[in-house]
Amino acid sequence: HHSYDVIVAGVGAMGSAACWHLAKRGLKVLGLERFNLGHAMGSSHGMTRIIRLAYFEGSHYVPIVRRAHELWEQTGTEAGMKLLHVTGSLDLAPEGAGPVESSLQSCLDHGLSHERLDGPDITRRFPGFNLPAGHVGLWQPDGGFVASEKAIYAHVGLAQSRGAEIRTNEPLLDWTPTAQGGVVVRTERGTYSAGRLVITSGGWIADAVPALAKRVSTVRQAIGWFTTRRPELFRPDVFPVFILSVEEGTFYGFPLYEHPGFKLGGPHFGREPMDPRDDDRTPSPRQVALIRECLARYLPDAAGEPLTLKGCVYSVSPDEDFIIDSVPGVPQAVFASACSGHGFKFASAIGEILADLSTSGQSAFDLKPFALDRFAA
Ligand code: PYC
Repeated sequence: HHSYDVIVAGVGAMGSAACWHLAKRGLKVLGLERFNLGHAMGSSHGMTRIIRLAYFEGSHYVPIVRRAHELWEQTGTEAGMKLLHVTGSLDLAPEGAGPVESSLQSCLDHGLSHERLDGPDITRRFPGFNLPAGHVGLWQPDGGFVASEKAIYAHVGLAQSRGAEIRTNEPLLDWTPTAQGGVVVRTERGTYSAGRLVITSGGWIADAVPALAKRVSTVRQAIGWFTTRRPELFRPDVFPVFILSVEEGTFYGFPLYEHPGFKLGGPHFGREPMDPRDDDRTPSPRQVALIRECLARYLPDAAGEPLTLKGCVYSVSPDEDFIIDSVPGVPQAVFASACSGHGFKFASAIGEILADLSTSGQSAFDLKPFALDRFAA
């Protein structure tokens, strides 16, 4: 059977970036994807993803997201596609509540430019919002969004231009380590061998990495695009990406981009279990109702009829930090998973990290917070 330096299992956001960074280094790469490229069954579709440098989930993410920001720009230029759109980012929450304060702390820790906004500041600068009294904001000017399917196409196109083979509609059946320190991978269409394996199969990762089965849960999320009454308020030159914490939950939105509707998703911490092997991606009616309620109350000029509704999958770890590691006992197989609904923005950098781990066993970043053994009793 055919043999490669590295096989990448799962060619979504993370896997496509890994294919590119590996192929760029002159390695012979095979990327295997279960569905079509840019499919809507996993966690990498929906046109846009937020990128925030101010990071309420923890300051330790900032060095990696800075590198990701740089790579989105660079990779877009190399591919001749605009992947990164800088609009500024806003965290919005009741004063004194967690996310604004912890995003602010991450800015202070890493010298990121930022502004703390009070309610009247927010309304003056972004009249699309109608926030409850007492809500405050943290503005970070470098945030924005990444064009999500385009990011996959860009990474794959670049990887192919350096000789990578990408095979789609080819689900992995299993893989085994070999006595020589490599791997053999079986799919529904063939058997392949390689020196290294990179596993980036998102909601399906526990099938390939059984050690994750007890750690990673998969949940359904809803996103929608809604008719806007005043599109001029929501154009990307005047309106930012945002994360909004309100009594209904935590929601996230984007300026208008390509689609005529206003995109809102959430509730980010809502946890409706789903099995990705069940093909139904209908968004949950409860989540759609919450999204519409959020629009009606807090973004009334964007609260029209739904134009497009979609579901997607989050793979969630117990502490909502990523898991990036090698497979226990198999150093030639590395994986990145359980990005817990906040990973896409990092994909450009995680692709590079996975390439580093699978070629040198090391990364320039501190990956201890993402080690699998942090969950050991
Ligand atoms: O990480 O910014 C984020 C995000 C927004 C919605 C889901 N995750």
